[in-house]
Amino acid sequence: PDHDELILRLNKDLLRSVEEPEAPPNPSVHLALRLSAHHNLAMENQHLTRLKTQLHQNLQSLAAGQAVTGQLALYVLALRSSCHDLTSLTLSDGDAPEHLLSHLKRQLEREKEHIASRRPLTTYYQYSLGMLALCVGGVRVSAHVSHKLIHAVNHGLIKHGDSAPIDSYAMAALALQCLKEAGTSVRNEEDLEKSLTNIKQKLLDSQRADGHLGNQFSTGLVLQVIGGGELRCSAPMEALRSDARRGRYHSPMALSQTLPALQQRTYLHLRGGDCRNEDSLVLDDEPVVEVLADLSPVPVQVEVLKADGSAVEYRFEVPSGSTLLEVLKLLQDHQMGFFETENSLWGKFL
Ligand code: B12
Repeated sequence: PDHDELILRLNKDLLRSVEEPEAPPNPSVHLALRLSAHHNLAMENQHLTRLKTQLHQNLQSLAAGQAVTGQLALYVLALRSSCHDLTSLTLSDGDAPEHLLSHLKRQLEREKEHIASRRPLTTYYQYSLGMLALCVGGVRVSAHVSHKLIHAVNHGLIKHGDSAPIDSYAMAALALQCLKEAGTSVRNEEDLEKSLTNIKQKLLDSQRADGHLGNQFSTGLVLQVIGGGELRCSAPMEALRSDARRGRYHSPMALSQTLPALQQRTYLHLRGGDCRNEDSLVLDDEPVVEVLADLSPVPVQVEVLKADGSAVEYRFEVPSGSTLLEVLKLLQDHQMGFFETENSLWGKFL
């Protein structure tokens, strides 16, 4: 009964996340805001402007030939979701300026060549995102490129560490479904059908007793693929609502991958390119809640096993409520450099 109310609250939470002064603009968040039924057009436009500025600043690393297929694809999807003219954006790496979509297309060719020597430059998740972005952007994906993904699906070559690659399968299915709907020619129609059937079965088999498909972070993406008539009352949808009520999607990235499914929307809707939106979402002032921090110290004991097999033990105290990253940083400051982090849309990556 509280479905619509819950969606409105989550939509506002996502919108609030773009107001965070230190948070860089996030194309996945933009995409989710645009796919939603409720809009605050002024805030969405501001975010779009910030995204374009950031894209401009990132151009150098993009042009420097780094493999950033996934990020580039998310930008394309985000711009498309705002009906931005994609042909108006160009990249220049010293030669003649190149359209964003042509650059992405070339990037996918490089990924494809790398697959010939075992795997993509980045991952099959990013490869699929790239194909999806070209497809919704109205650019034909070459049959050689799609064949590599279809082959990887049909031969079980997609992996995510030791866990099941459910998110990657979902992204692959969205890309392949887009090609199918767009009537893009592929090397073998039967293999395309087979890969879609294979993935859908794997995604259905990933359902857990608690209703999640894979885990709480992949369920939203999977629902974009296997959605159907009775979706709103399905067990996976109820699992998402229950996670959302418990505040499990406090990360904007997690929320951005969940909100579209809760509204029965998919990235494939971007192919339609409808940008007539009602301006209806108003953020109320958040009540100021004063949290009294509990700074009581917590004892921590860390054992570091070195490559040569020797072990060093450290004992120190951290304030209550510290995150693992804060603990590791503290150790790093005082003792040594034994870990590094990398920024990503999900936050700092160890
Ligand atoms: C590919 C991938 C990986 C790759 C990343 C390296 C690579 N070669 O690309 C590998 C296999 C190493 C990986 C590892 C892990 N991953 Co992972 N990963 C993904 C996946 C499928 C795609 C990410 C991506 O490419 N996005 C597209 C690009 C454009 O966005 P991006 O932000 O620039 O991508 C980077 C980050 O996503 C980062 N990353 C990947 N995993 C994680 C996890 C966390 C917690 C963080 C902060 C960052 C991060 O790596 C990407 C490449 O640089 C997502 C699925 C999803 N739904 O998003 C899961 C996902 C992000 N991973 C997840 C998890 C849980 C992990 C692990 C903790 C698993 C584990 N128990 O070991 C580890 C993290 C280990 C660490 N060092 O901190 C969860 C995060 C949920 C959460 N908030 O807790 C997701 C959502 C999968 C899921 N459904 O559970 N992952």
